[in-house]
Amino acid sequence: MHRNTRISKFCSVSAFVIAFSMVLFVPKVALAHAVLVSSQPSVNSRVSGPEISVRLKYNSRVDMGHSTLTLLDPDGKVEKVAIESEPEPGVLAAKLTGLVKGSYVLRWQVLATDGHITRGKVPFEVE
Ligand SMILES: [Cu+2]
Repeated sequence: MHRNTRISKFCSVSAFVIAFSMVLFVPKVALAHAVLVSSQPSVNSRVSGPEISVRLKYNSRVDMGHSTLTLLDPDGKVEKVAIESEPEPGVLAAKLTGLVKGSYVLRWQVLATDGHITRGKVPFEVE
């Protein structure tokens, strides 16, 4: 009984130390990754077609040559989207054409300068 109490006390202290060092460590790592800070179209927005401009802004510089954009259309078809050259280092720009009414998902994958890949999606609706 006495032994068990000491073990669990030790465990909760180690758990606290581990949790605390994770709190200290994680923000530094996360800062180096490319995180989406704003998007056009914005997440879950309604836009009118058939043509829209895409502009994804990240918190850090991204490698355009190793970043990809794909579009899932209302029929479930996935197409690669050409990334336009953009003078701003943390921005991915593209044009979507031939959009019809329905739900789309724009998927992005970017390579940040720290060598880490992040990905995410921007669902939107064409009306
Ligand atoms: Cu990173």
